[in-house]
Amino acid sequence: MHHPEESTQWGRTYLWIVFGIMTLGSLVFYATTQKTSYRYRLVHVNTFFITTIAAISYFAMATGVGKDYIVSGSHTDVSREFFYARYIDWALTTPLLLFDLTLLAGIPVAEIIVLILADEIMIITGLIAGFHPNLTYRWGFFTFSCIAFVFIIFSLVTSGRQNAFLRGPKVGGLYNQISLVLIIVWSLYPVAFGLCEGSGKLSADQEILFFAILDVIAKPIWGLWLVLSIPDEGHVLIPE
Ligand code: RET
Repeated sequence: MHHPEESTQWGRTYLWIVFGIMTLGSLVFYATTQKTSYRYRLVHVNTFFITTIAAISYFAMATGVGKDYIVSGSHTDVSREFFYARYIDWALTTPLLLFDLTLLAGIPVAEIIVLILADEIMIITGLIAGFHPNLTYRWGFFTFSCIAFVFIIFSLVTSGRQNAFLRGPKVGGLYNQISLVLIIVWSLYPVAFGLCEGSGKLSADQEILFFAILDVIAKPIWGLWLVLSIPDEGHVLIPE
């Protein structure tokens, strides 16, 4: 007999709160698109879509869809709540977050495409890890995901940084700060996965709270910081 590890009213409350924050973020980013010259709007529009997709994902989770119950490995007596809705959100929004950064840095399109493909590998292998019933293979998929993640970080600190500084010291300085925060915050997602889907150390409510905090920092807070501090040299029309 499986006893479920699932969220309570607390978890649901956190989900609703983040839905509200993401919706508010979308309204703010919509306003910034209207205040920005048409030719320079892409970063703002892109960030608007990031919080809008997250709001939809949180609305789905708060209303009880986009989840499954997974039995795996040594915890065969427990079926754990798994919100795969997050991964649909991330498959769309993590490339858009990277796109924000590459627009600032002025990275060539060919490199943006490679970065986005690596990002999709990271999210899809992470999703398979979350569903995998065999604990050893689950960590195998986790490892594939981490390899893609390390490649992304490597690209951001090498080519990304070089391109950003080519656009000028102001863009380079902002890129340095904002990419550092992205790397730190994103690195906590595999940690959360390890403590939840990986080892079951955190409860379903704690998992929701952990991801809630990370998502709010990674999307609206990070996005607002970026759109408010782009210097004129950082504006882009379309990357070559
Ligand atoms: C997974 C699974 C296992 C290994 C790794 C992962 C990385 C996930 C990341 C997610 C970022 C999400 C963001 C959401 C924004 O709100 C898939 C957890 C490396 C980096 C930024």
